[in-house]
Amino acid sequence: MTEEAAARAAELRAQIAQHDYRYYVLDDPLIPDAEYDRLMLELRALESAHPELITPDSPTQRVSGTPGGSFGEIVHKVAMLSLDNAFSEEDVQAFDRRVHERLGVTGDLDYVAEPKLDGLAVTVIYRDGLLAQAATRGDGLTGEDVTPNVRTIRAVPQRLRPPAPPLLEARGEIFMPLAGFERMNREARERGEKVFVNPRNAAAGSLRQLDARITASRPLTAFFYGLGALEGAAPPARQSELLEWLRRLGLPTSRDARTVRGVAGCLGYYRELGERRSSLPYQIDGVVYKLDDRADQERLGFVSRAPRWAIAHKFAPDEALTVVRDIEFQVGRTGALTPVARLAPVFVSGVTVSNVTLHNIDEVHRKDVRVGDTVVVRRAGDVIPEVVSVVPDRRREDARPVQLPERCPVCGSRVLRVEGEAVARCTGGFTCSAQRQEALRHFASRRALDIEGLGERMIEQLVERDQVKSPADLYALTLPQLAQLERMGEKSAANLLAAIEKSKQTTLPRLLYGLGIRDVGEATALALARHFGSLERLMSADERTIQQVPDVGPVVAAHIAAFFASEEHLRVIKALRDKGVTWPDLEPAPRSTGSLTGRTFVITGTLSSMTREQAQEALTARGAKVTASVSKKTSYIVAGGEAGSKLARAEELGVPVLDEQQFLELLGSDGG
Ligand code: JCF
Repeated sequence: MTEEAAARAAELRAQIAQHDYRYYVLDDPLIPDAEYDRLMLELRALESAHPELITPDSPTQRVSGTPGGSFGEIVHKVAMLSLDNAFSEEDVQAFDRRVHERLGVTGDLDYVAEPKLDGLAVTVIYRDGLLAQAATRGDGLTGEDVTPNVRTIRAVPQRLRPPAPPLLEARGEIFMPLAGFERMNREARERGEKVFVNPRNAAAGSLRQLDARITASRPLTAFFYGLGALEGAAPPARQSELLEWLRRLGLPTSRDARTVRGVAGCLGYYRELGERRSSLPYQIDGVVYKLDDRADQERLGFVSRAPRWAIAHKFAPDEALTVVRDIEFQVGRTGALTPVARLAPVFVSGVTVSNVTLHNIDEVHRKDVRVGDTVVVRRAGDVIPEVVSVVPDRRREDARPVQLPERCPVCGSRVLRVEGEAVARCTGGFTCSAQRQEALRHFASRRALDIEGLGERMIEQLVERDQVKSPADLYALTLPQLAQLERMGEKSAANLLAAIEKSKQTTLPRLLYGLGIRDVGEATALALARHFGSLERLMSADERTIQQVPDVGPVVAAHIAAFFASEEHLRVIKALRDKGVTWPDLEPAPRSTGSLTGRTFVITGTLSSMTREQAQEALTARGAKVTASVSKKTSYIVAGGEAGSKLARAEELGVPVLDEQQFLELLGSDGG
């Protein structure tokens, strides 16, 4: 048994290493991520059943548990060089001239050109093919021991592909691809945490963590480009061959590295990469040219910390200073207010930037951006331009902190911000032109006023032509108007008109739901309708009274009160009535003696017409109790799609099962 397990573990490790190689080195994965995850899971399970099978190079051992107290030091066997910079074509020409003079040669020389990644330089030592140590550059002579951290990076193989020399030190760059960087920052922003200013800082901050588990959770990757110490193998004669060799050993190198001829080749590469810069999946700050012939490299040697045989040709900086002319709030389709800085136009990494989102009011306050401030603006690669920071000593004395407006800049409705949420929203709904289309789509939807044939496209056209501003305007539409819409024949126009006419006979819960009051879903609409019985009674209730409705908390009550406090909304409701839309009053339900009082429900699986919370609200609004687990006392179990063990348990106990249709009928049968 153990022998079998050992064989399987070895096989899994080999497969995983092969997939890492396909993914990181060849950039040509063979299997989907889910299948890779499955292999890892199987290996983990095997190893936890047979701990004696764990090997140090197992992919499960990338993350070691306990954080150390500080980073140790590693003395580099071969100095880790940095690069001199060239900022212009002339600088590159001068570099090439110096190389020619020192070597005493004429004619074009071959160079290897590659992107210069904006990350953190590391050296990784393999002994007998096994990852043994990893270190940062430090001062070039001594670096920090980041072995546990580098081990967590999947692009860095735990074991080299044979034949590997007894000792090989590979040099490269650890970096964070832009997609991962943006995702990480988005998540940090949502949690209200600090964000990294750029991928470089994010990579450095992620790698230099005393707890390698944090490093493991960060989307880091690596490219290798150089050689440190080497024993037991002849070093390749050319830089281009070195890159090939590293790849064969399983170390990822840049796919964009090219051998080019002479200065002209270098500059051609520079221009080509410059054009592609903003579409690369990672941030680069220039290109590196290296003399291809390694014997020539050796002849040239280095000065202070930089080789004479290589140079970094930098791109124009991707940061610039400008002035914030204004800070405005834009209103999105869901009413979300987004602060936007209007800037004096500034040229950054190839484009003119004059508007930059500040995401939300917390972000504005965190960066403390004010109108009139001088700010650092950055545009890195494909990253959307951003305000990095304010230049504090250029602030005018009278600059005031930005405040969230109390009224929507588009429609003047109240702006509401829920405690603990980053987003502030306009409460205007369809009275706000920014939200109109979305609000009308909701009004017409099946579970609201149910206007068949009034789809997204139709609404878009009606709103664009300014024929419909509020739901009430729908009831003034004429046959010729409808027939003029795109994709609309005489016949379907007539059908749509009939559907609009038919929707006039509606119910209070449908109307309440259709008004699109924030957080008022179907179930809440139903509870409100049953509690108040008429729209008038709800409209004249204050927040405290509204909170007495089962499952309506202070937040929802505030949204409802804000909605009916709007003059615009009152006008629309009156207009709906005037156009003949009717909804009969309901018998107000005496509290807690609903039609389902005394019954206990369990909800399981997914319902297609409402969320579980809504289903729960609908039940409690009728006096029922909703519990999490099935027992003999359960009156009914409501089983949605993919219901699992709870359904099985209910069947075992003989508890009656309601499918979604039956559940809706039960809810509907008492006047809802
Ligand atoms: O991508 C880089 N940041 C990068 C750095 C690429 C290289 O080829 C380098 C480097 C630093 C030193 N080569 C050397 C020698």
